[in-house]
Amino acid sequence: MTSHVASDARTGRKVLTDAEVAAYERDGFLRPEFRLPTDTLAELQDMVARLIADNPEAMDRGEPVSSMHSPDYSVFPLKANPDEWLAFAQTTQILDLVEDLVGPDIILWGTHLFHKAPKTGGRVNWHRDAANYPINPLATPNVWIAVTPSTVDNGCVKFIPGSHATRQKGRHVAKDDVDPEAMIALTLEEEFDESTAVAMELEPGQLYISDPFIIHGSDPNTSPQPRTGLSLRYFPATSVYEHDNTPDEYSGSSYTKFSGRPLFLMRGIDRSGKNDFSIGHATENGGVLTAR
Ligand SMILES: O=C(O)CCC(=O)C(=O)O
Repeated sequence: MTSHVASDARTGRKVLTDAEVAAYERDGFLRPEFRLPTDTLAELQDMVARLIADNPEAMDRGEPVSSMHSPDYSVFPLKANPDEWLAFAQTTQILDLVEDLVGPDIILWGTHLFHKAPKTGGRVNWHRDAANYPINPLATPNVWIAVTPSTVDNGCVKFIPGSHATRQKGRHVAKDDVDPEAMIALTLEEEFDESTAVAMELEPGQLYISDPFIIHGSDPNTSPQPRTGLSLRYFPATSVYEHDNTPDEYSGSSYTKFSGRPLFLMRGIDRSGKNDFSIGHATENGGVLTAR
């Protein structure tokens, strides 16, 4: 039997304080004190600059760019070096931070670059990420790292605090007709009080973590500056990514494709014993990385 083990030790390191973990659980999102070290940020900015330069057509689509760590699985053709994106997603302090929230067994299942070009970068309609994620039980903190400044003027992300608490996925509909320029057209059909929204302004190297059930979105970029952030999507290996349970509604969309998606065990053990690290990989254990 194949053992899915990247490493077998809880590191015991902590990046988040107990108060930050409590705030994340209460609000459904968190901007921690932690920020990327200067050299790590410079490395990320260089990777992003090359990705943007190498993929003018993908960037022109005005959508999030997906799966830089696994470009063969991207929803549209993408020139990217998967090794450097995977290595970045395995940055020790980022995994330590995720470990503080979900424990030491960590799988990467998605990466997205949300690049809003100056003046033209579109809106991300209100949504809950959880909508149709095939992860069971559903837990998947999203780590969104600011590559450029992220401000109200250039369309930073906004959250409805506490809206994750219902653990409802919500009903989402495509609203292309309403806002053809939207970066994500799917919109949550649900009543909530937009006046309670909190704007997540970030300096480069700062990050937020968000719960999959939190209601969030962002406005168009009306500024002359770009607004770019990298989303790293992890889930605890106590949960299972159900490749055969991917909803038609989403799996065909250009933004997100769920079936056939390769998983990468970044740290720890596949506690569930049910995650498949061969799908999307050349070998049976292809998605099991050496631990960091
Ligand atoms: O970058 C944005 O504006 C939206 C980000 C988002 O919706 C996400 O990371 O799930």
